[in-house]
Amino acid sequence: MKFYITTPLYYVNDKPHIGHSYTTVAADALARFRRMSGDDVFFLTGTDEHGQKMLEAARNREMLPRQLADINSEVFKGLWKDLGISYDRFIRTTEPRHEEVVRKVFAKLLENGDLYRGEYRGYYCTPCEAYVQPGDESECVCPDCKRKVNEISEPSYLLNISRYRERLAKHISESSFVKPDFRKNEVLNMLAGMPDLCVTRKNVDWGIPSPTPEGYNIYVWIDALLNYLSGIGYLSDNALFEKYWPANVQFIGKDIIKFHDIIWPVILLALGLPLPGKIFAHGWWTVGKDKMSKSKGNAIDPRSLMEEYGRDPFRFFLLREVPFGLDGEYSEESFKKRYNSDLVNDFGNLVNRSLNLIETRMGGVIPDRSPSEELAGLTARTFDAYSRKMDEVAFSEAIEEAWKLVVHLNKFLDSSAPWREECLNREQVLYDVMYGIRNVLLMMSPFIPSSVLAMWKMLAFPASPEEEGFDLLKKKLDGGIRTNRREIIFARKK
Ligand code: ME8
Repeated sequence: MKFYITTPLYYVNDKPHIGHSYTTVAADALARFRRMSGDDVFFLTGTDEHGQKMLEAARNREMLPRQLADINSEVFKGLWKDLGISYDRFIRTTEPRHEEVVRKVFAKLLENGDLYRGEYRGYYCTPCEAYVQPGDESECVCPDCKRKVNEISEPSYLLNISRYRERLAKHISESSFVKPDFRKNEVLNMLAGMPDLCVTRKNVDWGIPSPTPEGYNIYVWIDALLNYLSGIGYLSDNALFEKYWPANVQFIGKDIIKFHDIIWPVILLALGLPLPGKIFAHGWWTVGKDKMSKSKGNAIDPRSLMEEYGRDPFRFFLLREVPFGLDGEYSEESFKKRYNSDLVNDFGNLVNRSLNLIETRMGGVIPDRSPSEELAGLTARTFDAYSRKMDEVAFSEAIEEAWKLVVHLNKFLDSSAPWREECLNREQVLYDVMYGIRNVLLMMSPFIPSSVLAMWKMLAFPASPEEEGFDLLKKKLDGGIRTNRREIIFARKK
């Protein structure tokens, strides 16, 4: 099966923080899981480079917006490389081929009467790049981010949301388009009160010109959303587009639900395209009670954590610590605790002591047996539960399922004590443990791919978890292999 997955396109007015890494790591874990399940995956990410916020950020740095975009899109790319993100395409909204699609779509919507000429009088929140109506006019702050809004009054083109309101409401009610489920009512209420949307900016000089005579630029959100189409060849590479559209899952943070659950499907309905399977909105990382964000000055740099702990512990923490969909409070203590208890004590220790036993008791060769019925059964049940959780995008629960096997194997080692002379079935015990470890490694590979690969090589299992995929779970481990030098993959942190 094909599987098309996307992240939001991040603004390049500043550098990435933990929040941006979160969405991208989540999408990467799911993409890797689907590939190991045998799917043909297309994973799209990239950067959102136009708009007023970018223009102002560039001005503040005495740069041209394009220069700032060039610099920061490279920063995002570099971080994704260091985090092991396996995207298939990184799209920048300043690419001419994207710009062309945006202009063509705008023209088509205009032609079909989905856009009409009008005027906007109201407020605009530049940090959110959003038209907003502050509740309390005397305050003049954005109802979402609580920052100061600007009053604007300008002629504009508007997207006729009213035209699709009922169809979309029906679809949202009857499908799993809005995820998690607990967001459905909130989105339906939002849709019911959503006015038609301005899709041009008159005085923002950094954007894609609209194909109309007035010289407006296209509103940055319309430009950005269309990346999900242009990134897989809409209006340019039909075969690619037909193969992957519609997206199976689109990951977003809960801050951009309105754009993805309402405006985006309205555009798609207007274009006559099928809607994505799921838009999954995850929660926020907070510091104390505040959303982590650059402009609040409370952002944690992923680099510092990666330098201290390594890339995989960072990936693991993000997806294990907080149920996907809910908010989570970040603290270095919780990071360290999670690292020491799960990765060092449970998982790393299991691999380390088992390999040590193979070295000292088996002359470094994994015995060749067949897995005990009990363990083979437990593996099959664990994988079943794990994949169900992965299908539900419940990452932390999927890891918990795999962990049941880790915990079982540690207990099994303790109770059968193959280091004792009296242990009569040492070969079977150690074979079983190795078989169990192989299966845990397969399930953990989407989350911590490089550590798993290092362990896989150390144990001299053939090929790699990603080459083998989950089909390997159905097969026995062929023993008789000589293991490699033991190394500590997760060292305890004080
Ligand atoms: O909104 N916790 O870009 P953006 C969790 N360009 N996730 C967070 C987060 C936090 N504290 N902070 C940011 C935009 N994120 C638009 C998107 S898409 C066509 C255009 C993540 O740079 C989360 O995924 O502000 C959120 O939705 C995204 O970064 C916003 O990134």
